[in-house]
Amino acid sequence: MKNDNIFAAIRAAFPASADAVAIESGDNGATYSWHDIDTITAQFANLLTSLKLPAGSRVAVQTEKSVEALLLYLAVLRAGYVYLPLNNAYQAGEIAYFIENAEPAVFVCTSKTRSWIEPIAIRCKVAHCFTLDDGSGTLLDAARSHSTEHVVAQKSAQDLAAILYTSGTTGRSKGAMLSHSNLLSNARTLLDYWGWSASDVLIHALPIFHVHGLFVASHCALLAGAKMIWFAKFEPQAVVNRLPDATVFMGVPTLYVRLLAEASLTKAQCRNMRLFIAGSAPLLIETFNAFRERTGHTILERYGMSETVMLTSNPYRAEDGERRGGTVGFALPGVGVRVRNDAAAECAIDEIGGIEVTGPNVFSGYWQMPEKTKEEFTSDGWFKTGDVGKRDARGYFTIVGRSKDLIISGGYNVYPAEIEGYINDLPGVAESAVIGVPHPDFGEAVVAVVVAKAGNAVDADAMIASIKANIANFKVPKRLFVVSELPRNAMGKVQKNVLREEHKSLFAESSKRVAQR
Ligand code: MCA
Ligand code: AMP
Repeated sequence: MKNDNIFAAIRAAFPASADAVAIESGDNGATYSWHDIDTITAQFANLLTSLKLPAGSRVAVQTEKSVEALLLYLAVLRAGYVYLPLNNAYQAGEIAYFIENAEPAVFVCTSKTRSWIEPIAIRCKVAHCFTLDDGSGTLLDAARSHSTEHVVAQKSAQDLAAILYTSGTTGRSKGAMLSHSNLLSNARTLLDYWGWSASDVLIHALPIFHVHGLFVASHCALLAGAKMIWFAKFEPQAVVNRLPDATVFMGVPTLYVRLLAEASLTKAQCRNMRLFIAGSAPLLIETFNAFRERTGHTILERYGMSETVMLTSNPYRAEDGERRGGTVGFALPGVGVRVRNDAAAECAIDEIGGIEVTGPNVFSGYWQMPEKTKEEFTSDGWFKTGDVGKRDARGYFTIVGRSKDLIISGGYNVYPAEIEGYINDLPGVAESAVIGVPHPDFGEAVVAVVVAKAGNAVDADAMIASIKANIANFKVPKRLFVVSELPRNAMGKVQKNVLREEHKSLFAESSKRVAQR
């Protein structure tokens, strides 16, 4: 019987030489063969199966990046459960929300975070809590006694493989439900479109709690039977040092800005590379041009979302066209992308409108939020991305903005309403507005503008420190201004465009130094 479990496809793609290196740690040189991937994921999967979890159970994971953490992801698929990755910057309030919403049966954290996560997990009736550190932890201890043989769980195409929390176009975080076929269809498309083969070597330096590092990068390498050089954290010099051993690199724009700041990034160092891919946020044309000049390589920019995995890509093969900086390329094969105006009519060439998408990669909905799901699909079933863009006569798409109130900082999404909520709850605060302004390193930086209650004095630094204690560090405003009132239009709505204009040069003086991180 056909098994649509994406892990079955990944396993079938393992090279015949099982002892060949599949993953090499760029940090300490440790290596993992394809055989190791098979046996360790089998042990993890057998451990999960032994817990007798209900079908469809969620396994929530907030750990540091390690090879074992990737193998845990693969094992959750292998055992037929649903993987729920969480950014390791999230703090107690954020984690409590995800646990309450997703009701995972298992939570895997680190030995450092266990003291505050386990009480939340217990309160929320999570049945099992494990730790996983780099090469140690209770999960590895428990898995060791399990068999290294495991029959991949039978799954149908529409069965849930993962839930990725994202705020969609508005409001609180929603769990985007991705099926085995959403993930596999997209990975197969990318494999072909980007010309992957078993002789590729990928430098993997992205976090593995989002689509980019977890799905796009890992799936392509695994399904190609290609080796990965695995870095727990992105260190530009370490990546440049390993470029001669690699053929493919993927990064958010900030990674390219930081690579360019290394004088050792040269054409010679990139001599064996065949492809540099960028996405998750807009790649500035200055970065695109500077990278081509320095390395001789033209970055391929692509566009996607948590709800859809990848949607468009600049061409890889010259016969399909040139890679055009400032654009996100063509709709991927099998993916429908259209631009519609406010009257819901298809836009003309070069006319700006809302981007809507359809295809086998598009998620089925938000976890237990049927109403929210309905709001974000059109009546004819296309998903409204909340991105604003246009298509040119040759079919290249350009993203020109967002209708959703979203800041993308260093490839991480920050929702102003969430941060405003925290600030407004601080003592002495009447109201606030959170905006994104250009930043030379992160692309956009979070900035807050705050009005104090009458008769209260509020201190910007103290407020930043207080916010920092409660939410993921990348969401914390880099600067906070206290003002007497917020600009409003005739309808009384806060004019964030006025604030963005006022603060647009805040980080400009640091553009040469890439400072103020
Ligand atoms: C770190 N900091 C940040 C960010 N990252 N500030 C704003 N935005 C950020 N993204 C701050 C921390 O708060 C901290 O400040 C200081 O920088 C150092 O933290 P550290 O963790 O050491 O930073 P880093 O290692 O230099 O990280 C920067 C980074 C990282 C490597 C650019 O943010 C990163 O890996 N970004 C990639 C995100 C990604 O993979 N996105 C894909 C999403 P302080 O000291 O004041 O506390 S998937 C997606 O979007 C879609 C589907 C798609 O199309 O791919
Ligand atoms: P996420 O919710 O993390 O999946 O982020 C998805 C959003 O990232 C998209 O809706 C876009 O706004 C943005 N994005 C991803 N890739 C690109 C890109 N190449 N250029 C501009 N924006 C992008």
